[in-house]
Amino acid sequence: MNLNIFVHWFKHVVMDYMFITYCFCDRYNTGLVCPHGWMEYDNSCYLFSKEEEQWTHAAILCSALGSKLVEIETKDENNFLTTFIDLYNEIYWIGLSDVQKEDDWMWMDSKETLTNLGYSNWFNQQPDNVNGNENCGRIAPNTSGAWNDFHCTATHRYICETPSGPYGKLPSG
Ligand SMILES: [Ca+2]
Ligand SMILES: [Ca+2]
Repeated sequence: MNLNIFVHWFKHVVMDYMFITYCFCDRYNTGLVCPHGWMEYDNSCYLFSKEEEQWTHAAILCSALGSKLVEIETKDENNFLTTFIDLYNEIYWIGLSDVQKEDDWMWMDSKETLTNLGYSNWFNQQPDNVNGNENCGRIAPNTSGAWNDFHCTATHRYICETPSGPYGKLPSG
């Protein structure tokens, strides 16, 4: 093998190796951690709905996908979601409600109260329970991801959340 042929062969070996490594990493990052169409962040997968539903229907639909209406435990998680809420420029339901007991706000799937968690991000003057009839939480775009209580029968887009894993088991979003 003369030198030119060797260099040519060696380049191919390196390029094949890089291609295989790239494909593997890409697949690992996007294919296996979250199902197609779901976004991965800090051990959770998120689905931003395209359709609008009442809060209760949104919770049922997330549940049917093996997930829950999103529960926001940290400022970092809220910031991550806010980026997309602002980008899509739509209002989204979140899994927060005080329907069980007035002004006792909790994440309804886990039953974790805001008081216990110690994190909340209400908009100024919220929750204000207008007409005594605002028991569900939502986030509007361009409000720094601030939460508002609103009447649960309004129809909005919604965000589902499920733990991420090495193998996606959910149907495509
Ligand atoms: Ca969460
Ligand atoms: Ca309100």
